[in-house]
Amino acid sequence: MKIGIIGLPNVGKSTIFNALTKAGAESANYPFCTIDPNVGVVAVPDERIVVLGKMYNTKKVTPTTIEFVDIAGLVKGASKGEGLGNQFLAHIREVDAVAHVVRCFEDDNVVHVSGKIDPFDDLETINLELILADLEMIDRRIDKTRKAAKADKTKRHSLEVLEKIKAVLESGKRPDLEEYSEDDREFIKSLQMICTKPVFYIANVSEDDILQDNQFVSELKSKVAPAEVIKISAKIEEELSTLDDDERDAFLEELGLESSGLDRVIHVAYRLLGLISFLTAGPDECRAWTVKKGTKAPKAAGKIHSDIERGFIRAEITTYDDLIAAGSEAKAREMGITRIEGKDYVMQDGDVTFFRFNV
Ligand SMILES: Nc1nc2c(ncn2[C@@H]2O[C@H](COP(=O)(O)OP(=O)(O)OP(=O)(O)O)[C@@H](O)[C@H]2O)c(=O)[nH]1
Ligand SMILES: [Mg+2]
Repeated sequence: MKIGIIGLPNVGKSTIFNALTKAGAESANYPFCTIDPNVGVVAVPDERIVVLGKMYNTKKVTPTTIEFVDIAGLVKGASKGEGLGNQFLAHIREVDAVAHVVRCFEDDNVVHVSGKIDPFDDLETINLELILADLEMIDRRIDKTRKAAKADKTKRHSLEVLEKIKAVLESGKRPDLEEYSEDDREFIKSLQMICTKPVFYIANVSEDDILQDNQFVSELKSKVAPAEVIKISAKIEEELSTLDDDERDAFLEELGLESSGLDRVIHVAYRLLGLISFLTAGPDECRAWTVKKGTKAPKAAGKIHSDIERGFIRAEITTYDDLIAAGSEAKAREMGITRIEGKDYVMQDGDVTFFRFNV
C-alpha cells in the first residue's frame, strides 16, 4: 500500500512524513524545501503478530508495511509553471490513496504562501491544481486515442469515456466512478488520475489544539465531510518518533491521546481502501499480510508466493482470538476450531492461516 502526501508548501508535509517514517527527509521553514520526492516505508503496528511470535517461539516477527511518498508543495498556478510546477505529481500517480495535509496551526514565524491561514481556501487551491494536472494528462490521452481510433474501432469507446471525463474536469469536479460501468471503471483506474484516488485529510494543528478541534479544524471537517479528517500535531509526532514504545505510551497518556498520529493514519487508510490483514504463524516467522476485503484464499496465498496460489489445495484457518483462547495451535486443532477452507473462501481480518499447496 502506497500513500502520497500532498498540500501547499510549508504546511508540514515533510515534518509529518519524517515523524511517520523516521526517514529523515529535509524539512525547513521555507516554501519548496522539498524538491525531489521522499519515499519511506513504515511497519503497520500489529500487536497480534507479537503475541503469536511468543506463542510459536518464533525466530522472526514481520509486520506488513505502508509506503509514504512526500512530494513538493503545490501552489496556485502550478499547472502553468508557478512554484515548482506540477511535473512532480507524476510521483503520486501510482499511490493507492492521497493524504492531503492542511495547515490548521497559527505561527507567525512559519511562512504561509498565501499570507493567511485558511484551510478550506488552501484545499480548494490544491484541488483545482490536481484537476488541472489530470486535465493535461487526459488531453494527451485524447490526442493519442483519437489517432489510434482511426485505425482501431475498439478505441472509440475509450475516446468517449475520455471526453466525458474531460468535460467533468473542465467543470471543476472530480469524476464519480460510480457513474461508469465496471469495464469503464477499470479503464479509468488504469489512467492513474489523481482526482479519482481515495483521499483523506490531515489537519496539522499546534500542540495546544490536539484534543479540542480549533475553528480551522471544525470548518475543514464540515466542508469535506464525509471524507475523513485526521488531526495531527506534526510537532507532537516529531517528538513521539524519537521515543521507545514505553516512553511513547507514557507521553500519549500524559497528552490525553489514545493513539499516535501514525496509528490513526494507518487506521483510516485501511478503512478507506477496504484492507484487512491476515496472519501466518510458525517457528520461523510470524507475519501480517495486507489484502483487500473480499480477497479469496488462493489470491491471498499469492501474496506470499505465486507457487502457493498456483498449487493451492486448501487453507487451514484459525481465527486469531480463538487461537489465543485455545493457547496453542495443537490445542486449537484438537478442539476442532481450526477450519479447512477451499478456494472460494473469502479471507477475514485476523485469520491465522496455513496454506496447503502442491506444485
Ligand atoms: N508551529 C508549528 N510549526 C510547524 C508545524 N508543522 C511544521 N512546522 C514547521 O513548518 C515548517 C515547514 O515544515 P515542512 O515539513 O518542511 O513543510 P512542507 O509542507 O514539507 O514544505 P515544502 O517541502 O516546502 O512543501 C518547518 O519549519 C516546520 O518545523 C506545526 O504543527 N506547528
Ligand atoms: Mg517538504
